[in-house]
Amino acid sequence: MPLDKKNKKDGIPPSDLSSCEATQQMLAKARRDGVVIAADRAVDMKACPIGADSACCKHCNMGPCRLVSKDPYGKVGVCGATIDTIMARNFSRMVAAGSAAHNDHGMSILKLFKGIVDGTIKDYTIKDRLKLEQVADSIGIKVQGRSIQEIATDLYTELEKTYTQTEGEIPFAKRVPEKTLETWRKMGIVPRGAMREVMESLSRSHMGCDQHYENITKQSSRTALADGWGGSMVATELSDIMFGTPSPLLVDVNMGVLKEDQVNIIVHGHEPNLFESVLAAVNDPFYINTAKEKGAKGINLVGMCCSGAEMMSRHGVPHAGNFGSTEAIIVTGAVDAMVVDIQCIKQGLASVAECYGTHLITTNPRCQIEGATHIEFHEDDPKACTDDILIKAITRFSNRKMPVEIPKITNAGIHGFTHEYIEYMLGGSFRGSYNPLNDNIINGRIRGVAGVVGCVNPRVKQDYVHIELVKELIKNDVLVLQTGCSQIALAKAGFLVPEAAHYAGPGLSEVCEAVGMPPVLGLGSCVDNTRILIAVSAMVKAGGLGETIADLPVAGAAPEWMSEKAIAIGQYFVASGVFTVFGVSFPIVKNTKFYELLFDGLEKQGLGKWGHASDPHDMARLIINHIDKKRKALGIDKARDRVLVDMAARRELEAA
Ligand code: XCC
Repeated sequence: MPLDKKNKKDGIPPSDLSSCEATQQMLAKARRDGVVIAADRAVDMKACPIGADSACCKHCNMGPCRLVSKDPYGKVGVCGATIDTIMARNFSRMVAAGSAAHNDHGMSILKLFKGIVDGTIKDYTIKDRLKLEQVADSIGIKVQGRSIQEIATDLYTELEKTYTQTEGEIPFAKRVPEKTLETWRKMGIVPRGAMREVMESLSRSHMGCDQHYENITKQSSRTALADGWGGSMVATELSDIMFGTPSPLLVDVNMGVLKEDQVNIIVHGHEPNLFESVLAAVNDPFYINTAKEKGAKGINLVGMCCSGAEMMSRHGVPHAGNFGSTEAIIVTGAVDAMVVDIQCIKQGLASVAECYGTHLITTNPRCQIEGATHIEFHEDDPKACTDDILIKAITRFSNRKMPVEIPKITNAGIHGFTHEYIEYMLGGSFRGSYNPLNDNIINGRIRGVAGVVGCVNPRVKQDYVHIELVKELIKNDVLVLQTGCSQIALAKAGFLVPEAAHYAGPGLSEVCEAVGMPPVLGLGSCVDNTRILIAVSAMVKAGGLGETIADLPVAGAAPEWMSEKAIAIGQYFVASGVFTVFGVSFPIVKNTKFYELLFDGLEKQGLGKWGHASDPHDMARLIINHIDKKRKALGIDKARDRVLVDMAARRELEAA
């Protein structure tokens, strides 16, 4: 796909499109090679302004109906649907799609767990027995005096209800702080089972069904909660049980993890099952020897996106970059095979891979791509797939014809934090607890906690909004928890190391130095956002910061979001009580009732609320103001007076 001349001549400088220097280098090379990747396509493809405002309804054939954002109540759809109904329905379908994606992922993890339990799957085992017992115990399964097999069987049976149950409450509702759960019960938004909630969201948003934006939004909350406290949480917890709960380790991130003299295999996607098996395969002496016979020094396995983040956290597998770099990395010419499973796999990869002779291999029946090679992966016979992948990658290495150009950039950082590790790190193994964190919030050293997560989006400069936002937050003593592509952005910017404490305000840096932790803690993939839910629940339970998640001085942000999964995540954080700020643009028309509900009304109902800002400094301001508002409501605002830093004090500190 060659660039048109105009774009080639006048193309926006790569440094304006990405903060990631490796991606910039590859974008420049792609242009020289006449290859187009998403960053350039986004420049060429203007976003549809009506869709961007969610002012269009295409749920039936009387339309599609377009309303006018500047005069939102001037028109209704052919059926009479108002702007609020249309936006609430569109929003609910985004939540349903996002929740479906995470629940689908969680179900496949559950299926693997079942296979281990019933003995039909032999290539995987239960690695973390302690976590198995903890998770079982957390939902009321008896663990004392019982065998692993018995506990695991009960856990499988119970967790299956997360998806299939049609009445009642999903199992992990038992982990929700009491008062938060009470609010949900009053509002009727405790999820029954994910399949039911996703189905009902689609049914209600069908033409001529639910036409009250408030009622539609309640169902959106329920469907989103079935993701966060449902499918995603099952995915994280069972993955920990099967593959090991992460603990902090030093890992290299960025394109420099590719090795010119080795067979490079990238696994990119979301479910760790495939990646775990590829990891086993690349350590098979037979393939290592075969690669050496073909002139390679070895086989180099690296990850990208979310499954990459999980493998990095659990096993220290190097990570080559986030969603914004998946096409760009193929431009190195060094990728012998890119193996993908599900979600966030750009179709554009196929043509880029073709240009550089890289094998693009799809492995999952739910995600095939025209032009890619499909080798289906089955957990009960993983080698049938992984053997084929290795043979293809090694053969491509021995036939490399094109020059290889690998950006020589790697960034070492500490990854693999979890809710469990935070507890241990702060309290020690005998008195592990969240009390020290709460105490430091109460005494003002830590102003609050923010989860900065989610995608990168070629509509904005890659990584830039994440980095600037996080810098501003830690400077103001806000401890940052990260997952997904956002974590990789900050890792590349060098913030996931204890030394980054010097970017933090005096209170936060004091805590970081005392504990030896970075001011930015990486918790893994997007389903691992549930680790943040558990962490905030633990903060409520530790006491001193209110009774519900909504009382805590915490906030969330997805500064460069793009996927429907991000909207589902945003809504489950909001419904859990967290103020959540999204960047880029938000699919909503201002000065409408639906806007008021999402950005204000939900908070009045006892939940969290949405915020939006595209500028990272505005975003930081919104978050810090919210944290301060919550501190004030808790009566702990005074404690911070002595650690407040103005610009003069900051300059003094910097000079020192
Ligand atoms: Fe996808 Fe999960 Fe978004 Fe990254 S952050 S672009 S969803 S890979 Ni999860």
